Amino acid sequence: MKIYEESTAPNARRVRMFLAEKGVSGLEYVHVGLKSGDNISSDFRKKNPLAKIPVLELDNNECISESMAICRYFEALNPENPLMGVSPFEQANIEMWQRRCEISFMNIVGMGFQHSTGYFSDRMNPIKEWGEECLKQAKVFMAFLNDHLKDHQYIAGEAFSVADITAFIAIEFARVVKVRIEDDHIHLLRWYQNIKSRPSAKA
Ligand SMILES: N[C@@H](CCC(=O)N[C@@H](CS)C(=O)NCC(=O)O)C(=O)O
Repeated sequence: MKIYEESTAPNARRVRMFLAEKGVSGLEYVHVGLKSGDNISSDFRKKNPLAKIPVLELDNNECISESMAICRYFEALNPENPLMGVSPFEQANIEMWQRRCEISFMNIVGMGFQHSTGYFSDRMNPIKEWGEECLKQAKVFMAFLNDHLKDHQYIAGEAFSVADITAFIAIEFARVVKVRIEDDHIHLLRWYQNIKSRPSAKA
């Protein structure tokens, strides 16, 4: 199996961290340069018509894109050490938090990055004010997470899950655009240091 990705890209990092947590190894990583536009080539679009990484290519050449779809594939292959829940409630609760962190935080940070820096101005029309607004919204979500973590060890309750991976990678990525955890967000800081100390955070 191959994973097409760029190691610093946040969605690629989510999958790497997930695989490290699951103890999955032996995959071949193929570098796809985003800034140079490898992902928007017609060859790459055959693997993912939306031209985004990461993409998992199975040995039979089937391709799976969308980070959470890739994670779910490996969760199904290796159900031990579950990161997406086991009981119906756990699965739904983790899904709820994963989506909250992805839609209202990680994607917002991503838009903040793209629109405020113009990193992909060769393929999109960056709108600086929108980028700045997204970064403001990201800070609001961080305050919300801080409140939530006052009473919870992890994002989706008392066990580490894929929701923690999404939130952690979003916070790491936000640093690129100088959005950092506020000093008085003590619950978020405690959680962040805890996740950062996991070996998978370096994957
Ligand atoms: N929803 C997708 C998002 C994938 C995505 O946006 N990937 C970024 C890198 S983190 C990308 O390929 N960007 C290149 C581009 O927009 O040209 C997922 O979860 O995998």
